[in-house]
Amino acid sequence: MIIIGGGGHAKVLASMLLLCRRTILGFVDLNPTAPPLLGIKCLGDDNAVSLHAASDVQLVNGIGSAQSTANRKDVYKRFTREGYGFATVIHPLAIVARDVQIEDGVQVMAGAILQSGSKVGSNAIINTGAIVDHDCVVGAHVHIAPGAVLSGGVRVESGAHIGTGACIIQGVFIGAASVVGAGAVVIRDVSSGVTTVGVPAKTIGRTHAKTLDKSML
Ligand code: JB3
Repeated sequence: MIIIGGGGHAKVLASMLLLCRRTILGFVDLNPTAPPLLGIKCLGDDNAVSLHAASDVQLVNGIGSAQSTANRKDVYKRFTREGYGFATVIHPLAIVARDVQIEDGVQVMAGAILQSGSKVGSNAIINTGAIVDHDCVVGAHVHIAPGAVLSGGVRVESGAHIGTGACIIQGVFIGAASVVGAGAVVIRDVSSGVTTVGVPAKTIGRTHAKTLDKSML
């Protein structure tokens, strides 16, 4: 496996992969001389991936997202176009109901719970301790940040970011590329490309141009 990125998210993934005794060749970063990550060496920048045939390695997307999921999605798309595959990584201490459908490159971190009937799209992150309850649909490239809770039947469209500790009540729809602020309590549908914050959550406007990924809309 090769991890893309060498920051905080990559470190959590590296720790999980080491726990699962996976063989990690190294990581690649914008800084080609980055120091080792939990003893794993930096192989260089993204060009170093091409030294390995797509059939010989699996990639792990170590690019996280604090607000915008755009860079993470771009990395996934770029390498997928080149024929590389992204591993689905599920922490052994995550709870995933047997019928949950999980696409390629999804990452489920420690303590996360995914309940029956839910679906998670490619390259999404269900971060530490997050809960995705029954029959939710989580789109591609979505980040459900640590401790966020989706109650039953919530739909989150592609590229949305659900902030740390946010709660979404049953049956709510969150539009593509939207940002739900940390700790928000969402009780109504949220349109695409907007930022919603507070308790109860209110939309405060379009997501900032720097973080909005228009290709998701
Ligand atoms: O919320 C939690 C628990 N974690 C956050 C995570 C989901 O997102 C974390 O707190 C951060 O907010 C964020 O983690 P991330 O993406 O690891 O951020 P940071 O620690 O800033 O590291 C990003 C790393 O990715 C840096 O080392 C960059 O140089 C590298 N990077 C950015 N773009 C890239 C690219 N590396 C490669 N190989 N290719 C790229 O295109």
